[in-house]
Formats: sequence, structure tokens, C-alpha cells
Amino acid sequence: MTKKKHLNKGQKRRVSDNHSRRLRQKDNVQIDDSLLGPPQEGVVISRFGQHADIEDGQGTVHRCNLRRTLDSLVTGDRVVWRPGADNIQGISGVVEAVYPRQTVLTRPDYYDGIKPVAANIDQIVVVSSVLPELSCHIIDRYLVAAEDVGMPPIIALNKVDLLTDGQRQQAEQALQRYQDIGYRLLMVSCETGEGLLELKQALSDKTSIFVGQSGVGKSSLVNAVMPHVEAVTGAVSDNSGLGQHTTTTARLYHFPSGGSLIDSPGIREFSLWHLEPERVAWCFREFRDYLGGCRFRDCTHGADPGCLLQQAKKQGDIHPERMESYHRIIDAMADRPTRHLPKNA
Ligand SMILES: Nc1nc2c(ncn2[C@@H]2O[C@H](COP(=O)(O)OP(=O)(O)O)[C@@H](O)[C@H]2O)c(=O)[nH]1
Ligand SMILES: [Mg+2]
Ligand SMILES: [Zn+2]
Repeated sequence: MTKKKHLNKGQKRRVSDNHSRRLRQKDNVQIDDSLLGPPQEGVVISRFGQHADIEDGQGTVHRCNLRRTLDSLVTGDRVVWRPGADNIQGISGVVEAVYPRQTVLTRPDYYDGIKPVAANIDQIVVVSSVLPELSCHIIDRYLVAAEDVGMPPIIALNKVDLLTDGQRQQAEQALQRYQDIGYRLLMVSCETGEGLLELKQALSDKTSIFVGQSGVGKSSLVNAVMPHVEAVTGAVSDNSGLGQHTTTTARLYHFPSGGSLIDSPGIREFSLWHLEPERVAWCFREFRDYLGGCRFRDCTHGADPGCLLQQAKKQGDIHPERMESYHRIIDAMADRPTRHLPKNA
């Protein structure tokens, strides 16, 4: 996580002026309340600023305004909305209320705190690839976030077509650590079709979300498993290997045979700031059996004598890089802006 420079006064004022202007602009399209139809249930397919696409019970999508009183609204939210009598500038209804969420994934936002990304998901697929470079530390961060919300994820390594036999062996060896602790790993390629059938089967009848860095091929995979969909994909620029931000908002798609899939924008990471160190340790699922057994109750699982985790690492029961990932996550928390700490901290 890189630290951002603080804004100076002039910059702060400009940000705040822009914000107020945007708030005023959203009033441009107003739907007359007296012309609204009866309340109905719907699902948020996508959210764009002050609007959202809401799917009704018949599968028709309506672009709606949002009531100012709504706290937050993300893809996957179940809502109560009312259709308008007219379609004014493409807006044909108003979202009145949001049902409580069963699950919510959040991401850290330096200026706004923690922001929800998607709601009511029951499966997470961590998409990784060999371009941009394979990073087990980033996978570990996604795994922690997923474990925290109670959804042990599937890991998909995409673009395996780009690997030579030797590189493939290396990647498989690096990812073996996840299979050893019970995560499901799929090697996939949009290019050759490898692993796509398996992936499709894993997604059926569930509401899943693809997460992972920009450029790993999430949108390409959506298109590959859902031929009726045309998710926008982008090329990874050759010189930097960094993905471009082609998907700006999470979007939900349906499988005709049952199940839904959410394509998310390149969320660099989920927020882990709100987690206590003990919780982070618990989210490393192979650490669980040892927790509470260290000699000191406040063991940092570093150089402390009598640390069961370190002992397990020495015996080969905990992968050294998983241990390192844990410490990197904890160390990064020291840098978190204090206003993002939990209220009771
Ligand atoms: N060689 C190869 N390229 C892929 C594969 N999947 C996606 N790509 C390319 O990777 C780039 C980024 O894909 P995109 O789906 O936009 O990534 P996203 O940002 O994660 O949604 C595009 O140029 C895709 O054509 C794959 O399996 N093999
Ligand atoms: Mg995308
Ligand atoms: Zn310890």
C-alpha cells in the first residue's frame, strides 16, 4: 500500500467544490413522486454515481434514481424500488430502500474510508494470472478478506497459455501451498479454453464474484463462461505489464441455467484495515490450529520464544511465504489512517 501525499488547502477546497457540484447535478433528473408506481423488489445490477440499474422480477433492467436517504448501494443489493410512469432521460424509476445485506465485500478508500464493492455474494473467485506477474502475497490478501466474510474462495490462475512447460511447473509449485491447505485451484485460459468447463461448473447456481488485479482477465473470463455477455475487456500494455482500468463499476450477469456472476473492477485490494491482528491470523486458515497455544498471550508470531506458528513453519507445516504475508499485512496496518480504525478501537 503506497502512502498518498496529503492535499493542501487549495486542493482540498477544489475537491469539496467538485463534490458539491456533483451533488447539485444529480438533481437534474427528477421524477414526480405522484407518478410513481407501486413498490417492487429488485436487485442492483450495477451502480453509477447517483443512478443504479435495477433488475425487476421478470429480468427487465430499469435505470433508477436513488433516494438521498439511501446510505449506500452496491451491485448485488436487494432493494425496494418504484417504477416511474415515464422514462425521463433514460431514468425510469426510483430506489426507495435497501434490504440488509447477507454479506458485503469492502475495499479501502484513502479519502472515504471503507467502501462496499458488492453485496449478497456466496462465492469468491480470486483471479490471478502470470501477466501481470503472479503474486502470492496479493492472493493471500484476497484470501484473508474472503475468509473474514466467511467465504473460502476458489483460486483461478488465468493465462496459463502464456507459460512454457518450465514456467508452468514453477507456477504450479508456487500455488501448491494453497491446495495443501484445502483451497481449490483452477488453471484456466481464455485463449485455449483450458479449465473453463470446470470453472463454469464451480459457478453454477451460486452468486459469485471475480476479484483480482486489473488486467488478470476477469472480464475475459466472464465472456468466456457466458457467451451471451459482452463484458468490456482491455489490453494489458506491453511495456509495463500493468492492467488498465476498463471496468469501472461492478456488474452482475446471469447464467441462463442458474447462478450469477459479478465482474468487479480492478480492486487493488480488499480492506483489511478494520481487522484486528488476531483476526488476520485466524484468516490464515492453516494458522488456526495453533492460535492460543504460543507461550505468550500477546505473541506477535515473530521472534517471540515459544511461538507455535514459528515452530510449525520450521517443521514445514506452515509455508514460510504465507508467514511472511501475514507479517506484511500486520506491518502495513501500522500505516493505516487512524480514522479508519474501528469505532471501538
Ligand atoms: N494470453 C491470454 N491473454 C488473456 C487471457 N485472458 C485475458 N487475456 C488478456 O488480458 C487482458 C486483460 O483482460 P481483461 O479481461 O480486461 O482483464 P480484467 O481487468 O481482469 O477484467 C486482455 O488483453 C485480454 O485479452 C488468457 O487466458 N490468455
Ligand atoms: Mg475487467
Ligand atoms: Zn506465536
